[in-house]
Amino acid sequence: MDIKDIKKELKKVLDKDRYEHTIGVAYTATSLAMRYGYNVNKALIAGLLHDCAKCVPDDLKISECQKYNIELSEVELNNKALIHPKLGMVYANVFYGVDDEDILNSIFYHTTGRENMSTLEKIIYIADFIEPGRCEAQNLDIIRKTAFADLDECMYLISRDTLEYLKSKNKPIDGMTERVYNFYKNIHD
Ligand code: DGI
Ligand code: FE
Ligand code: FE
Ligand code: FE
Repeated sequence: MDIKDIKKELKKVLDKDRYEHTIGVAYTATSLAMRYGYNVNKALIAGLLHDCAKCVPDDLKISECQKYNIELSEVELNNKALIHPKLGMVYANVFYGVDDEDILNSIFYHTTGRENMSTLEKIIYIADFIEPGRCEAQNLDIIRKTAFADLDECMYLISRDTLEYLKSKNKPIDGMTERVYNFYKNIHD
């Protein structure tokens, strides 16, 4: 699918706020791609599609995962916000015709991150957090500045704040979220 058709489809399947956020992530991701010498078109596609499964109703999300043989952990079943990256990766492939592994992985890991991420995976994870429409997180100024100076340092800051936020809200932590923090903390030290 070309960019125009992807946008047209997303406008149909996302609500207005999610579509706005998506455009914000897409253009933030392309800016980071320019900064770090990454393929701008791939960053654009990944940014556009990262939340493509976000607006699927929760019960349908679970049956869709069964349909596409996506295994869900206990934490994921209890925290439905963790499901859309996995389903989104499959939708990107099946409905939008994406077969680039790096793009698919950047969608799959955009919520938790993972250890040793690729440049595109970091770009999408970070763009999701810093796009201009975001305003709720603490430390956004310094995190936005760091995004354009050092991707690994920025991964450390975002994973640290995310973990802190989840703990303050008493939310169950996905094992991956914890591992990402430890990984980027060690790089940072
Ligand atoms: O889809 P977006 O809202 O754009 O952003 P996202 O895909 O990064 O999802 C963010 C949500 O995911 C946020 O509410 C925190 C939550 N989250 C991230 N890691 C974990 C988590 N929730 C739980 N319960 N456990 C985690 O480890
Ligand atoms: Fe998301
Ligand atoms: Fe995120
Ligand atoms: Fe997002």
